[in-house]
Amino acid sequence: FLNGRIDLSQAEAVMDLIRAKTDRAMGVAIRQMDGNLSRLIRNLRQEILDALAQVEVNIDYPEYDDVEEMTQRMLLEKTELVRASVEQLLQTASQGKILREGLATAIIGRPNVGKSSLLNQLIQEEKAIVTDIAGTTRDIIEEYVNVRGVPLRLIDTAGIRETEDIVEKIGVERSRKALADADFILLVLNQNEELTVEDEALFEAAAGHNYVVVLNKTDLETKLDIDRVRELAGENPIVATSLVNDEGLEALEEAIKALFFAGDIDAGDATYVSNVRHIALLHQALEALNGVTTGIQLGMPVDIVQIDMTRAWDLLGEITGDSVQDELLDQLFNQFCLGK
Ligand SMILES: Nc1nc2c(ncn2[C@@H]2O[C@H](COP(=O)(O)OP(=O)(O)OP(=O)(O)O)[C@@H](O)[C@H]2O)c(=O)[nH]1
Ligand SMILES: [Mg+2]
Repeated sequence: FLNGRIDLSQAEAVMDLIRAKTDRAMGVAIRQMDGNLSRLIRNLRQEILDALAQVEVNIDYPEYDDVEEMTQRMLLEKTELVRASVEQLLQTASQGKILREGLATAIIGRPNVGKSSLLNQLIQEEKAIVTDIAGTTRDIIEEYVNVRGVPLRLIDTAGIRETEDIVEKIGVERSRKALADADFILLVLNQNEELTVEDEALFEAAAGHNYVVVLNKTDLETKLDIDRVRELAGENPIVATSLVNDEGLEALEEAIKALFFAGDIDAGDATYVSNVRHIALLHQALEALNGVTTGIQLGMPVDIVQIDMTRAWDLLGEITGDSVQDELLDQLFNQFCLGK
């Protein structure tokens, strides 16, 4: 990067490649390393630069009487063009981010239903403590797992219930937050117990998210009203498991895969934006471009509008590292040295 052989987004892609958790994430990183994103950004910056240059020419050598109007129309057109591309890129962001960081998957449920057992089974490791004491998990436990090509960032949470225990209370708060931030939810129920109001509340909390219902403890007698669960779950898949006996995991993995690869999140040839830094810059650039459009519509002088246009150019340049502060570079490259 320092010798100008690759740009910043390509250097960042090297980091992504090292950290890639699935083949698809690797594909996205490799394409970015090849310079897919760089080329796109460079073209957009060129468009902006052309527009800015044209503005100067029009102002310095007005060929027509209506130069002001001409300039504004040209600026509007260019801005629209660039904005459409930026928006398109941003549309890939949520998927790109998932491919890179994994779906934030919250395992939620009442105490003792088997949430930590589920985490352990999925990662094939005794990572979370499992006991028959309700309220065992008090803090968030995170672990990556690749479920049939779907990258999940599993988040085991404290069982949600009303509690007076101060540590557990904090845990429950964190669970609620994890739930709110989740891309995907595994809602665990103990089918050996009747459905409680807390269980019903979980369905409400999960509404609006993608989720799979896990009916655990099928080795024990069924006391749960399955029809009611079906009603609550609606379109969301329901899978029965006996986690102590290693049963039902295949079906669960299949359900997860079907949910996310139904249309297939194929990395294909598309350019994905997956890096939060890039996503933030694109959002800011979009704002600046919107500023150009509104400025023109409000009849602001061209030199004011130019400021927003130049800002968009700068912001896009930060993605490729063309316009970037040294401190930021230090910070980014330090990430290469952070152990694994
Ligand atoms: N019979 C039976 N017991 C199970 C099953 N899955 C988990 N358990 C038991 O249920 C108890 C609670 O399991 P955990 O995985 O700790 O439950 P949890 O939901 O994480 O509980 P908290 O962390 O307290 O919220 C343990 O004793 C497990 O061995 C199952 O499929 N069948
Ligand atoms: Mg637990």
